[in-house]
Amino acid sequence: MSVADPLQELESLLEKLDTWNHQYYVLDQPTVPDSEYDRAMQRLVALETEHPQWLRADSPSQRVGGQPLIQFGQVTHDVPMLSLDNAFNDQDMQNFNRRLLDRLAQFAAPLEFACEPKLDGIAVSLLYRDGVLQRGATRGDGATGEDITQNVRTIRSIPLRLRGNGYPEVLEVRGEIYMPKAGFDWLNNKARQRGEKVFVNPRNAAAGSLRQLDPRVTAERPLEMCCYSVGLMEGESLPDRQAPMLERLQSWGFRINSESAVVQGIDACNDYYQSLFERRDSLPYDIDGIVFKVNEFKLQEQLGFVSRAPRWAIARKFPAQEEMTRLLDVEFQVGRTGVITPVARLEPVFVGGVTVSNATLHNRDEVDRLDVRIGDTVIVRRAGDVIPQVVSVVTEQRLPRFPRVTFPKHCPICQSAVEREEGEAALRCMGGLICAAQQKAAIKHFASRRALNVEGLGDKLVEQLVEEGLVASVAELYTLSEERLLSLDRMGQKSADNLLAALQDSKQTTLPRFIFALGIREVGEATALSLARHFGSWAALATASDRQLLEVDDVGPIVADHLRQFFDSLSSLEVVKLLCEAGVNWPDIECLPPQSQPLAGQTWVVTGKLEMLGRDDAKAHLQALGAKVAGTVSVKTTCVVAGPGAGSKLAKAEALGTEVIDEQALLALLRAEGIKV
Ligand code: 5U1
Repeated sequence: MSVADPLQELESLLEKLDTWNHQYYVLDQPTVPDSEYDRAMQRLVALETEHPQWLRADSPSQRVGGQPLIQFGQVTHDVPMLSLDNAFNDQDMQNFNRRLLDRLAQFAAPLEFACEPKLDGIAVSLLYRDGVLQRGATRGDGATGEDITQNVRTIRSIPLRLRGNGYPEVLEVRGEIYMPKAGFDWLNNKARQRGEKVFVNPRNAAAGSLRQLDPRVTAERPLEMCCYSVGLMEGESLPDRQAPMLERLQSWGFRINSESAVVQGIDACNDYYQSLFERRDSLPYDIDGIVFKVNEFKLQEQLGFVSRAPRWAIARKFPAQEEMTRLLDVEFQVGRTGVITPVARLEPVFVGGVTVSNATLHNRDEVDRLDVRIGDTVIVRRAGDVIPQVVSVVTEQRLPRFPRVTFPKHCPICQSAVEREEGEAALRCMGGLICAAQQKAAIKHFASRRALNVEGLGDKLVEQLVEEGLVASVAELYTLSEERLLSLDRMGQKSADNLLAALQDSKQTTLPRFIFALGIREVGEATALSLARHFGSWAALATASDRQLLEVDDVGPIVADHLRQFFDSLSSLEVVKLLCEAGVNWPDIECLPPQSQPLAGQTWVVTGKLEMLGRDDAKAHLQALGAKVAGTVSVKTTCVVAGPGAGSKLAKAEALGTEVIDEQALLALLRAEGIKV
């Protein structure tokens, strides 16, 4: 577009960027590629630099953060910011309903409730005058908060100027600033790479980001805001109920929660709670409960408040995902590749819906970061299927006699030396396959469903086979006889026959499965498939030069180095030889150059729960077929695989008209491409 009048061009850019921002950050519906957005923004900045007199405070270029403050100012909330009473079970909800009905004596019918996820973030207030953002403040104690205007201006889902029309002259909007889970992971990964302190959870990360005196730091943090109520208001009226009021806020440019719903009666509130509780882990942000509000404002007014909480609302809390307990001891587990993982033995504690008595401490760096001592009171987090973790230590409760964690100099299983390789966080047992722990882990991996899939060879049996000295390497599995198996405790004739038949069946495999089953460091399923497709045969792979290895899509210098070590190791090659002699075989496969991989050049997104495959496997298979797998849906997305519980990514895909398939369709596609699933 060529525009003769630069002022006209600037206004048109402001309008365009504001609309695109709103579509992207508020509605989750991007309409233009990032490159086009970036070009428009660069042009706007150029025009504003050339004509500083046209620079507006609400220009999208002004979100990068102003000058650092010495301290935050104080803000008095003209309308106090309330807190909520809590409910923890169905009975508390029934009591809440009873209290409401008693006060609203004329009511016989079920009450109408607005149900909203309770975001685990920081409550804030935003004040607009004539549609322009004037001030952002924290809740503080409800009466007085801190002025965080500079920081909230950097958050892209907060409009600097209201959209549309009909908004009140003075409008105070309240809601929660939070950090989505993906943003939290990104921020912590970045901090880890730089050797900086990581945040314990998304809430702390959001709070820490808002508390920055330098708004340029806040501007770098992936924060979002979701609105749920109006405080001060002058000049216009709002709809008469909560749900349409939220829609009105959305029309003025605010983000509202897409999971909100209106239901009739308290039983329906409990159903809503249950359904969101089950989907909690698949939501892209942390929630710690559900807020139920009497929907009609007239009834809210009638019900009024007690002390600092409204009678017309309640927060039903989810079971906590973090709890305090005591660290009883630290033990060390040895994994398949010899990595030694410190594991916290804990006083059992109920957290995230289960009793937890062990939690990972990851590695030495993590133990140092936590500075944890045996006997310490620690905070344990268990969210969804994630392994429980020790996230922090309550140092105030530490006694001087609590000892530090000492790392072993020798492997706790085989007594071999323990080393820390350069650039690695992990300690490693150097015993290799003489270490019983590594033997067990290697055999479990070899026999697992996605490797050689030896049915009936579960973890317990592998441990028994190794401990009884019947098997020490994967090749020895094929030397097992009926007689030796029957010598094992609790092994009956039928189980022994079944296991021998399963071992026989497992010999007929595929090249990718065989490569994966060997457990070469950093060679996961996707890399194994890429290697197999690239080289086509074991012989070609085993004799490949470093340069040839690096030509494979998934292979960088580290993976190439591990492959080289494997092929240079006589004992590894001996295991392969013995496996082949035992009859393990596979057909060679056709080599495919990367550009002719079936999904080459495509970008896929996997979201929601995949019952059969799991999301990680689905991603690995898609990558093996040449697809790029992204974390967010954009105009570049080719296809979205959506399982139950898919939320905003599915909504975004539907809004963009992106192809969406379910798990069954993905399984059919993978099978058609020759992948055994
Ligand atoms: N979704 C939602 N969260 N939340 C928190 N609504 C909501 N309402 C709140 C709070 C503290 O307070 C009301 C009293 C406005």
